[in-house]
Amino acid sequence: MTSPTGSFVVVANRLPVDRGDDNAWRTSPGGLVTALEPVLRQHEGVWIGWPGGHLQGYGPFEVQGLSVLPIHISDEEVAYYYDGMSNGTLWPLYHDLVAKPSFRREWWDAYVRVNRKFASAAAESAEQNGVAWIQDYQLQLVPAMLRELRPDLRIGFFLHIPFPPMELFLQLPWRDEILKGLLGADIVGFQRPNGASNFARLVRHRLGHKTHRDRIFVGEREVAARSYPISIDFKQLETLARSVEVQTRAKEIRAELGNPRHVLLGVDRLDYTKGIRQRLRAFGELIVDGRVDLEDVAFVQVASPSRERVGQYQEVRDDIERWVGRINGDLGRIGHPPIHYLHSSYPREEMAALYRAADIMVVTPLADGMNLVAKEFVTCRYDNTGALLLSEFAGAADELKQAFLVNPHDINGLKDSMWRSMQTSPRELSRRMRGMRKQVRDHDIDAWAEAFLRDLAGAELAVDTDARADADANADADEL
Ligand code: GDG
Repeated sequence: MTSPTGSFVVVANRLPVDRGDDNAWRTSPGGLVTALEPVLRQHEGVWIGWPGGHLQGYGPFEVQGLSVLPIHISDEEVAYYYDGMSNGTLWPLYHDLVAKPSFRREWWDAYVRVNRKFASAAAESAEQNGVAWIQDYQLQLVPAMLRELRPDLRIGFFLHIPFPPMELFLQLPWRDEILKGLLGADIVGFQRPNGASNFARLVRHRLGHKTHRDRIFVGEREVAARSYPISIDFKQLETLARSVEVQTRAKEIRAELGNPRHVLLGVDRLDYTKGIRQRLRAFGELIVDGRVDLEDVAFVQVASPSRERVGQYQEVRDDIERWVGRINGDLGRIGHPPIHYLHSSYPREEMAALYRAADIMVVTPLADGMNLVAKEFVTCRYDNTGALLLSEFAGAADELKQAFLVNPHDINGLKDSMWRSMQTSPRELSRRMRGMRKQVRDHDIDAWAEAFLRDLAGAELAVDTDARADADANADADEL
């Protein structure tokens, strides 16, 4: 197949497909893919991305009506651009330094090189006056590189993870290059409003651009920095959750756990940002303190394997598995461990059954752009049952206000909230769940994509002179 072209091009680190043992292509798990696949199908676009190390050598292809253009990255580039700069530098830096970032010049050089590959491929794939939508922290230089090659395009960028406050971002040796890279877009989208304001403050301070509310004036161009909280395909997931197969499997899961009064559930990529240790510790202590009876509870923790070549991820796995072993060893009985720990990936049907089987969903990240798991749980609770414990530091906390909001660093607070969620009446839980379900139903993935793409289509490229005058007037008042 020759290189595909389209008027809508998505550029993301990973392709939305993977090849199973049976050699059939299928959609791969992960927040970004879950989010964008339906949007792309609807727009008949081209998806440009890295197929993953084990799938090198494929040319462009189509899978179920999806045009896919694989970008090839050498083993050294994977180690430097992906494991290194993306996941050893930017990921911890952007997540409030939950782990220590490393700053390595050879990682940065590879990041620049690989971003250029993606930008060139996008420049060749996009039709005249088309739209390119670039995704996430691995590709922050692509907007400016692409603009230089193809000034005719509308370019959008969306950051799926938090954008840090100035004090943290300034540590980055390549801070100005990243800011300039992002400013190549017409719209820079963030999960939360504070991401957008952190960015605007930085471009004022570091690059001296004038800003006015969500608008940034870059020479003759205008760039918007706004929040677009991402969501999920509510209808599709709810339909799956209602299916007979999922309901039967949910009952089976509860029975396999011994039909305890309270099933608690955690679902995460195994990542140090997700606060898995904190939640398991709080749960264990509730049993030790005698506030909760082992017979009454079971905690299921799905930790899907992630970034296993990165040292900090090997450490977090060891740490969590030590905690699971300690808690189960100290508190468990034969056939009745308090924690059921699953280090695997499961099909969507099994995830939906788990969401249906649980009474209390425990989502306790220390920092998280959005957290789709919280929205998925709510979506599956079509009978308005169940409780959601949600970290204040997840983007989802802005929207799911009826959750039991927690500070994951506060173990006593976590214990109290877990306990309280077990004591809350079904009526009160139902009231809370109704509110949260309405929020996700009314703000689903289509609404997210439509809002971003509508703004991008209407993005004014010429400078609005009134706004610039206001920005000039405000500039003196801007503190650093
Ligand atoms: C990033 C940001 C933001 C997990 N295990 C399995 C599985 N999953 C699915 C979940 C969910 C997705 O992966 C995880 O999404 P999250 O949003 O929770 O977290 P990240 O992966 O860190 O995603 C995040 C997101 O991007 C989107 O913008 O919300 O803040 O960090 O959909 O269900 N799916 C299957 N099997 C598993 O074992 N099928």
